[in-house]
Amino acid sequence: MQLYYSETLSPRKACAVAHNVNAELDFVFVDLGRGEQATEEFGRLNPNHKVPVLVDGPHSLWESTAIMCRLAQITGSDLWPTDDRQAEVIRWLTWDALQFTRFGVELYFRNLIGPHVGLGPPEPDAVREAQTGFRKSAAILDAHLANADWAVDSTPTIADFALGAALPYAVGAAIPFEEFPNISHWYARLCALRGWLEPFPKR
Ligand SMILES: N[C@@H](CCC(=O)N[C@@H](CS)C(=O)NCC(=O)O)C(=O)O
Repeated sequence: MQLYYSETLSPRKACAVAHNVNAELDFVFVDLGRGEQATEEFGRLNPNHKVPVLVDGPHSLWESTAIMCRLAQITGSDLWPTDDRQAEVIRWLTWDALQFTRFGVELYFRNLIGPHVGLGPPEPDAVREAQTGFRKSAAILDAHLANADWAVDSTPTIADFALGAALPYAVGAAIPFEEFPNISHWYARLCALRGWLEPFPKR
C-alpha cells in the first residue's frame, strides 16, 4: 500500500492518521512545485490530480477524509468507530468541510499559498470575510468543547484530525483560533497525539 502525499494541508491529515494508527505503507512524495501531480500517470490514480491518494494494489482511494477512514478501518483503530458514534463523527466531518476548516483553508490559501503561486498578496477584504466566517463556526465548536475533550465522546476520532487540519498553519495563515479557549485546549490535546505534530516521513 502506498500513500501519495505532499507536505501540505490535506495530505497532512492522511499522513497524521497513518502514523497514529501505525499503518503499514510506503509514503510516496509528490512534488507539487514541479507539477508531478499533473501527469497523465498520476491522473490514473486521482483524476482530480491532487494528493493525498492511497493506493492498494489496483485500487486507489482519493479524498483525505475517505483515506483517514480506510486507514483506521484496516488497522482496527477506534479513530473510526463502528458503533453509535459513527454518525456523530460524520456530522462533525461534514460540518468541518463546509464550515470550520473551509474558512481555515481559505485563509491558508490566501495568506500562505497564493503569494507563492503568483496570486499576489492576499486581498484584505477577502481575508476579513474568511476570518468572520471562521469565528462564527469556531464559536460553535468552542461551545461544544466546553463540555467535551474531543469532538465525539471521550476519545479522539478522525473528526478531530479533520477539525485540526488548518490549525498547524494558524500563525502564517492568520487563523484566529487562539481567541477560543476551549478550542485552544482541545488543540493542545490533539498536538499530544502520536503523528499530529510530525506527520510527514523524513525525506
Ligand atoms: N478535498 C481534497 C483536497 C486535496 C487537495 O486540495 N490537495 C492539494 C494539496 S493540499 C493538491 O494536491 N493540490 C495540487 C493541485 O491542485 O494541483 C482532499 O481532502 O483530499
